[in-house]
Amino acid sequence: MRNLACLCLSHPLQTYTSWELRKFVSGHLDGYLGQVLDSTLAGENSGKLLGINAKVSVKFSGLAAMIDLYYWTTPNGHKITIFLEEAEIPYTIHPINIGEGDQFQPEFLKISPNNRIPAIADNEPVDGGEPISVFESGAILEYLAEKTGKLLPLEIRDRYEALQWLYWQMGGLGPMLGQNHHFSKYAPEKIPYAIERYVKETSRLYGVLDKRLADREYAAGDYSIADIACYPWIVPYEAQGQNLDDFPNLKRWFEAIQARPAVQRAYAKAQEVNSNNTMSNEAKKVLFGQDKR
Ligand SMILES: N[C@@H](CCC(=O)N[C@@H](CS)C(=O)NCC(=O)O)C(=O)O
Repeated sequence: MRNLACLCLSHPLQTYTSWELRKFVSGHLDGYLGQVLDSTLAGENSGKLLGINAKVSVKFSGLAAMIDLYYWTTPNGHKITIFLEEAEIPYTIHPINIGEGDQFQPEFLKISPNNRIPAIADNEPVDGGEPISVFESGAILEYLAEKTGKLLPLEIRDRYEALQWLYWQMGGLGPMLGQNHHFSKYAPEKIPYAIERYVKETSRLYGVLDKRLADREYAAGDYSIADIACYPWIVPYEAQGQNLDDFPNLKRWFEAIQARPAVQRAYAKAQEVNSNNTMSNEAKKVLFGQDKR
């Protein structure tokens, strides 16, 4: 994977994961040399380090940030960049181009056996042990919220208010709107029954969230991972056959989240990774009609 690096000391060249490199830095070098090594690792170069007779050569990107994010520019992917930007956690994006089949790479399947993005590896878990990997965007949001103490209330009643709306998104809003996208935009034949079913179900779900937002600013108490999970699925509302004017509370909530600097940074990152919003016929072949493997 991209975060592999080669570290050459007095013994033969060996391949290390970025996690092993990080352990090496903290275990063998003092802070100053750690910094030298850190900056030496910033590019595709090699150098002699002061104090120890070591030569370091780096392939790809060098040391891992705290979080490795396996990501593509889709609503489920945006959820995680939004969280990471909100919480200001250092992270590295590893693009998994799902239209080109990257999700079937054996290394990716080891951490995401359902061949879906997003997935993360936390290189600095709170127990100080080996990295922890997590797949499923709801589980990732919960994991990151718990790790950082941010965007999920601690108090039990408030916490489960937020978790209910997070899992409402995971079980309802995401899958149903995903089917809406499929039948309205991507299916090779336009099947009126399927399109109508999912456009109506989308309207119903928008209505549920709109009602919920009638007497509160966010889905559950303060802005939380419940809102972060829902927002990217509302972004393509026009393609889903919806008009936000029909859902005034939802519209107010949507505009408030859209204006958040962290949300804007997350979507700017998406543009850097992939500015092409169309789906090629090759990508459709990869994504649709997957069978058992
Ligand atoms: N329930 C999963 C759904 C993830 C999902 O459907 N990811 C899509 C992109 S939004 C994907 O990776 N598709 C690749 C494929 O279908 O092979 C989650 O929320 O993480």
